[in-house]
Amino acid sequence: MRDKVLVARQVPDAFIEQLKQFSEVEVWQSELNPMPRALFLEKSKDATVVITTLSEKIDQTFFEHAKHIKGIVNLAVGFDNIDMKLATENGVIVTNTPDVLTETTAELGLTLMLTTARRIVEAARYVQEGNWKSWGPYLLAGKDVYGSVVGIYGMGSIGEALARRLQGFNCKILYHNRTRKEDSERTLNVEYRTLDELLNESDFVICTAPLTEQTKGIFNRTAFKQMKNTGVFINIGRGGHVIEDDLIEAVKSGEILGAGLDVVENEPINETHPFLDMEQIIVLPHIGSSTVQTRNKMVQLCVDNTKKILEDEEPITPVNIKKT
Ligand code: 8YV
Repeated sequence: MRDKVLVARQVPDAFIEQLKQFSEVEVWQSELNPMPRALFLEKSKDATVVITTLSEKIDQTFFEHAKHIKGIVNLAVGFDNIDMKLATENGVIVTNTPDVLTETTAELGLTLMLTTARRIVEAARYVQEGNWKSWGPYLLAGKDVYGSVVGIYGMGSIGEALARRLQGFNCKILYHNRTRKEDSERTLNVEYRTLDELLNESDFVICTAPLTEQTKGIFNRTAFKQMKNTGVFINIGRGGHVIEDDLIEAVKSGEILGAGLDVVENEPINETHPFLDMEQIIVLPHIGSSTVQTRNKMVQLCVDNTKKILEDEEPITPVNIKKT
């Protein structure tokens, strides 16, 4: 009997056809809505591999259902939806999609910095709503990214790709990372700072880090208080790094100027979320890696990792178990 691959989100047919060449495939036919949890668990019972997104929580209950599972192939570089300890204890390989999305995600980070700093959403709305009746020298005046001090929290490949772009803006680039990156310091001219120093000195603080137990809620009241009153906070990592009430308070009380967020704690949010009442906070619907080219590369990598797992070979981008 052929192995079953459960694809928890609709992806283009061409990729499903590839999977069908070496497995039985079941696909959840909705691109925008996640598979209901109960159905996902039920369909996982006889699956050898599941292709997941951040919406699928891989926890104890999952492993109690998925008795035949060999691989969890995550369509994301981050894997905070997966209990890695349990996966490894159960001998289940986890793969992710690094590298292919690095440049696209860094580009979105820069876009969000510029959009927030130059008040682009507010300005476009101003025109759309028919308010552009006259002009003044300080109309919708923003803040320069050019020549500013940028603090990058998380100097992984996305942080590095962002630093390369910011050099073109003549920025002074600071970073904080759990380990010092001496290579990046040499090649990218970035300077290490403690988190406190980074918050104090930066005009823009941008979070690109993966979410871990240690980084949950790290951008809280104390952190925002340390930022400049003219400081802008950008998040392209995970919403869980931020205490959202503290961010709202910091913006309302003028402790920081504003924020641009591609990620929030509980995604998706609806129009009742307090962020959406605030001009100085821009929220995007988690589109960091969302270009057609990059999505195709991510899905192809998932197909290739699945094939390797089913063939008992080393996957291309394993996160935990490595064959020797
Ligand atoms: C994914 C992401 O598109 O890769 C990540 O970690 O956050 C995005 O690129 C999203 O998480 C869907 O799984």
